[in-house]
Amino acid sequence: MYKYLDNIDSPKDLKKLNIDELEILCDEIRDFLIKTLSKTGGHLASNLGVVELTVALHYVYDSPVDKMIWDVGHQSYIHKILTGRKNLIKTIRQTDGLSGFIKRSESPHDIFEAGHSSTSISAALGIARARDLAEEDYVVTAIIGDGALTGGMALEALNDGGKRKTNITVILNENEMSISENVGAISSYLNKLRTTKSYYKFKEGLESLLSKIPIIGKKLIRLIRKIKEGLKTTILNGGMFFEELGYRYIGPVDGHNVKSIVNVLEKIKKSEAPILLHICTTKGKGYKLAEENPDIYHGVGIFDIKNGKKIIKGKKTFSSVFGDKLVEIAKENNKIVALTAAMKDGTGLKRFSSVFGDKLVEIAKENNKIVALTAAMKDGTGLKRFSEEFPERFFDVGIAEQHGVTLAAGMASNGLIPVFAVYSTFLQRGYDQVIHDVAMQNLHVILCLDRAGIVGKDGETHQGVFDTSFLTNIPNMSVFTPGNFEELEVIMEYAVDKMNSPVVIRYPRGGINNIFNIKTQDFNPFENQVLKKGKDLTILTQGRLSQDALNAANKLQEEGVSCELLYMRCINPIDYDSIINSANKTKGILIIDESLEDTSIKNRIISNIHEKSKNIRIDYLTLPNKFIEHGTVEDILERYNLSEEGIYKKIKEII
Ligand SMILES: Cc1ncc(C[n+]2csc(CCOP(=O)(O)OP(=O)(O)O)c2C)c(N)n1
Repeated sequence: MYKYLDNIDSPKDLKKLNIDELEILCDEIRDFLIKTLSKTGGHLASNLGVVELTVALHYVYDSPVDKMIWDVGHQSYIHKILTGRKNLIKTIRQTDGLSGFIKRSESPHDIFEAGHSSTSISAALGIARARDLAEEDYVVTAIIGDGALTGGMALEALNDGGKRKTNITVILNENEMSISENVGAISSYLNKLRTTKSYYKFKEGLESLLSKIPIIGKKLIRLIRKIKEGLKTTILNGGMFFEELGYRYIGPVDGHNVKSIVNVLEKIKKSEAPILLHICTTKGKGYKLAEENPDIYHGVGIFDIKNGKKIIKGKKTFSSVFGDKLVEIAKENNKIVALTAAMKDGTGLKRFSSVFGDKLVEIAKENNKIVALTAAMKDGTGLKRFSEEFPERFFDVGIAEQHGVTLAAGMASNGLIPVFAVYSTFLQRGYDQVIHDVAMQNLHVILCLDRAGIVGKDGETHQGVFDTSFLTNIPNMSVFTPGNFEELEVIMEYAVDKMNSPVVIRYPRGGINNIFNIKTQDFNPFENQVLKKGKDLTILTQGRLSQDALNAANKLQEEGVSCELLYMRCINPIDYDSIINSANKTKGILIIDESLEDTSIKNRIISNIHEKSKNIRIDYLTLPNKFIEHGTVEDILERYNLSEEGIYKKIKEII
C-alpha cells in the first residue's frame, strides 16, 4: 500500500500533490519498481535513474497535449505508471502484456515509438515543425541518454534543429553509462560539464540580484546578456558545444532533486528557443546493487531483491532435471564422474554469444590481425573477455552501427581482419555501409549477427527477422546460419582462415539443444547436409529450428511418412543443386524459416526451383508478414507453428 502512488491513475492526480509530497511519491515509485521488476525482469537500472525526471515532467507539463518523446523507450516504465498503466506493469514484456517500450496503441500519452536508439530528437523536431505549421502551441520534449547521444542520428538532428531554431527541449539524461560505460569524446566533454558549477543557477542568480539594483540593474542585465557569448567563453564555458549548435544550454541539474527539476521545467516551459537541459543522474538510483552494477541491471531477468541473485524460471528440460539430479547424487557418492562429448551446454546454460566470445579470443591468440568491434554492446554480444584480453585490438564505437561497419571496412582494406559483433536488428542501421563500404569492395569483414530470429521480450523493434532478406541479396556476401555451438566455432575458423570476402554468421539469442550430428570436419560450408533420408517430402531447415524439424520427421517416420531433411548451413549462396536433387525424388519441398513470409529465403528458392522444374510442390512455414509482437521466444515460435508440433502438423497437412 502506497500513500500517494495508490491514488495516481493519470497525470491529473499527480498535479494534486505538493512538491514535498512528490519526493515521497518518488520513493514509493522506486519501491514499486524494484518489487515489481524483481518478479518480471526488465530495464531496472535505467528506470530507477529517471524517477524524479519523469515525475517532474508529468507534474509540470500537460501530457498528452505537451509531447514527451523517449529515446529508445526502455526507460519509460515510470511514464507508464503515471499514465494509467500502473496495474499492468506486472505484465511488462510478458507474452500479451505491456510492451517494454513506448507503444502508441497502449496509450495516447505514448507519442513516438522506439527501441533503437538516437531517434528522439529527429522525431521531436518533426512533431514540433508540424505544430508550428499548424500554428499550435504546446511543448515538445525529447528525453535522450548520453549513450544514445553517441548515435549519429542524434547529432544530425541537433545540427538541423539548432540551425532552424525549432522550439523543442532536449533533456540530456547523463549517467555516464550506455549499457556498459559510455565511450567517446562527447562523453568526456559531458563529464567535464558535470563537474562545472551549474551555469543555469549562476546566471539566474546573477540576473535576479542585478534586477534588485534600481535603474542601473536592468541596464546591467542587458549589458550582460549582450556580452553573454564572451562571458560564457571566458568564465563559464559551460555547454559551449550545445550553445554553438544553437541551443540554450541549461545545467547541469541534479536529476535526483525533483524540486530542482520542477523549478527548471517551470522556467523553460514558455521558452521559444531550442533548449538543451542537461541533468545528471545515477543509473540504478535507490537500489544499491544496481547502482554498483548498472551494466548488469540495465536489463535484468527475475531476481531476488535481497541479494540480486538471478532466479531462473521456465520450462524444465530433461537435460536440466538430469543435471540437477546428477549433482545431488554426486554429492552423496564420490565415485560419480560426468562425461560429455562436446555437449556440455545442451542444458542451455551456455549461449551463442559466449561461445562466440570465447572462440574469438582463442582465434585472436593465434592471429594478431583479428580485431573486434562493438556498437555499445560489449556484454550482450559476448565481447567482454576479448576487451579484457586484447584492449588495444578492441573497439567500442558507441551506439554507431553505421560507423562501426565502415570502420571495419577501413580496417579490412588495410590488412586487419575485423569481426563486428552486432545484433541482427541493429545492423539494420548499417545497411548502406554493408553494401557500399564492405561488399562492393569485397572486403574481408566478418559480421557476427547475434539475436538473429525471434528475440522474445523486447518485441517488434528487436526481432531479428529482416537480415535474411537484406543480407542475402548482396553480391559477394556469404551468410552462414550455424545450428549449434560447435558449428559456430568451425564456421568462425573457416571465415577467418579460408575466406577473403565479406561474411555474415547469424545465430539466435541464447543457446539451443540441437543434438543432431552436424558435420564439422571435412565439410564444405556452402553445401547442404542431408540429416535424414526420405522419399515423400524434402524439408529444408536451418539454424535452431532444425532439431524440431528432425523430431517431427522422426515422429512421422513411425507413422509411415518418410521425409528427407536437408540442413542448410549457408543461405547465401544457396546450394540449389542439392535441393533440386532431393525434390526431383520427393516432388515436394517444405521450407522452414524463422523470418517473415516476405523476408524469407523461401522466395528465392521458389523462383529458382520453379525455373528448373515446374512439377515440384513447394510449401513453407514462416512467420506471418507483420511486425512480430513481444513474448517469450517459445510462446512466439509456438504461436506461429515454428515448433516441433507445428512442423509435424504442417507436414501432415501437406502429405
Ligand atoms: C541502434 C541501437 N543500438 C543498440 C541499442 C541497445 N541499447 C539499448 S539501451 C542502450 C544504452 C542507452 O544508454 P543511454 O541512452 O545513456 O540510456 P540509459 O539506459 O543509460 O539511461 C543500448 C546500447 C539500441 N537500443 N539501439
